[in-house]
Amino acid sequence: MTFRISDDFVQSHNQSRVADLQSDFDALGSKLARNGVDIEALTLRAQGFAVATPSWGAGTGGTRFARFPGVGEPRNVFEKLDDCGTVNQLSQATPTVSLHFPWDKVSDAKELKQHADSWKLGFDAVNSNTFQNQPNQAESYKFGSLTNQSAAVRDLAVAHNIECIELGKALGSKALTVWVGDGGNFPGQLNLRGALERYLDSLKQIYQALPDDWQVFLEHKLFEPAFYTTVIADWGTSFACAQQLGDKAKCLVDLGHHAPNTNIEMIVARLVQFGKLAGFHFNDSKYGDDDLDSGSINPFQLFLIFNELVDAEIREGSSFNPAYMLDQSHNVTDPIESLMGSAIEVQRAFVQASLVDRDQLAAYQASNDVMMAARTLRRAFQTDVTPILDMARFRSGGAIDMINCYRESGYRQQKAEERPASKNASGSGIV
Ligand code: AFD
Ligand code: MN
Ligand code: MN
Repeated sequence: MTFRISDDFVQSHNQSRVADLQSDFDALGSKLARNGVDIEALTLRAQGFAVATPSWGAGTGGTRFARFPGVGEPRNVFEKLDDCGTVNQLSQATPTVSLHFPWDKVSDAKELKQHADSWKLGFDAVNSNTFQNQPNQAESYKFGSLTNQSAAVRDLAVAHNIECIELGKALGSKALTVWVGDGGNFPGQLNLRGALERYLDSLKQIYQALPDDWQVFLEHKLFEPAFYTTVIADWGTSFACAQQLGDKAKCLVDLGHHAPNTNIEMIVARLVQFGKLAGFHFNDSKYGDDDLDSGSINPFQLFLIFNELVDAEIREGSSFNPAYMLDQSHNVTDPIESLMGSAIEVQRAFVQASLVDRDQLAAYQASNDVMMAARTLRRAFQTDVTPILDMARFRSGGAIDMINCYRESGYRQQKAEERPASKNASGSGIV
């Protein structure tokens, strides 16, 4: 038996904190009530919020220069699920996991599914990986995968994506996320149009293999590892490809995949308007694809994105259901702590955006009262909704003080003993 934090431990940890939480919650409740906001309804809404954890985020990531493994890191997908299950146990906000193949490939999908069930975890979109060669691979992705000049390489990359769909089907996933690092490092290396034609050709074959109730998420990224031109570099290219492919193809927005200062909330609004928003890889960044914890650098941007999402929910109704996933990588923090923290910061933005007085905002917009419109958004953003988040977690059975609960449980120390470093550890952290 491997160590799990007991629910009793979580509840006893909560005991000494619940009275303070209740008084903070009551104080916020009366403040919100003055503005006609029902804190109970908002807390229920927070309890319904969910974001998927990335299996690869359970390990310590590398930098471009080195990787410094942490103690007790998961060595295979079962151990990654244990860590993701722990994140959900304490945060009560991450009931699904997004897998990455072939890193997470197993021969017995049933066994993996049972393991996930034991944690009450489901599976979100599965990710393919054609940005690195697998051991003994017949062809090389050095010069691209789905867009390679060689048909044999493209066939291999297409076959891998179709295999990911098969693996995902056995686990109950409903979407495939495709990110390719394909592109060129020097002018002249690639015929820019030719590369995109080959991409579309390959994607059409993958699209054909999608079951009726599946979707394919196209993930764009400005640069890296291709530094001069990336084939799917921006949301415009992603959108055009999704249009060409059909209804089951949509665009995935990773917050770190844009040029600095890009107005991501506007991209979100555009994709929503044209029915092509697949969902998100949430993270934060200062310069590039930094994969820092959500909300750690620019929480206002995260709030503004959720402001668009709440607006979309009101306009589109229950058919609006984008996939929320974290995509982050940790070099200097404990991955479990970072994942819990990110999940709650995304949930915070969701709750804050739910606080925006939309009638008032629309009226200020209609009368061109710019100052008051801006203040309407800022008032919601500046409301400290921590008691709502803590109460939502507490009522769902999670930990009021997640990080201290996790630390005091001794989970990582237990894992350090259970999981001596293995040379055969399945990959992660190259993201
Ligand atoms: C890559 C990309 C992208 C992708 C992730 C997992 O930057 O964020 O989602 O790895 O495939 O590094
Ligand atoms: Mn991503
Ligand atoms: Mn990335």
